[in-house]
Amino acid sequence: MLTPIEGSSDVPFDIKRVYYIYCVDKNVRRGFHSHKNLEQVLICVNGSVKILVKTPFEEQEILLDNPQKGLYIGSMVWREMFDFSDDAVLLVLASEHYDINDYIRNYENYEQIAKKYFEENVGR
Ligand code: T46
Repeated sequence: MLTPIEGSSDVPFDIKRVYYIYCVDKNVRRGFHSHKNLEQVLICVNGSVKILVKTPFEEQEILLDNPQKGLYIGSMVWREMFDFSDDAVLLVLASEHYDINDYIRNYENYEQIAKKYFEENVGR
């Protein structure tokens, strides 16, 4: 099997960075942050992992267990990754280079900024 992914057509941005997460213990939960600008597509190319995506208004838990399925996460969405299977490899396509200043890691801080962001951008 071969699954190609092209920037700006299969994913809604130019791909500037690719990284992958693997060898994560089953009881480890990662993420716990949002990004101010970054957009990403997460693909579990082997095994399975669950992703919690959350805003101040709603949250959803998504099982990634199919290498042909990608999860788009836009800016200002809180994410946590958990329940990694032993063989899980989570591939991430990112719209920007790594920027430590793009992260919001404190949830209270995130909630405050995100409420304003979504009210202004989605009219909620
Ligand atoms: C995200 C989820 C899905 C780098 O040096 N370059 C990079 O491109 C990345 C992504 C990370 N790092 C360093 C920074 C930390 O010292 O790798 C270390 C682990 O990063 P972090 O704790 O942010 O990893 P996760 O798994 O919590 O989150 C990552 C991404 O950071 C994040 O953007 O959405 O995967």
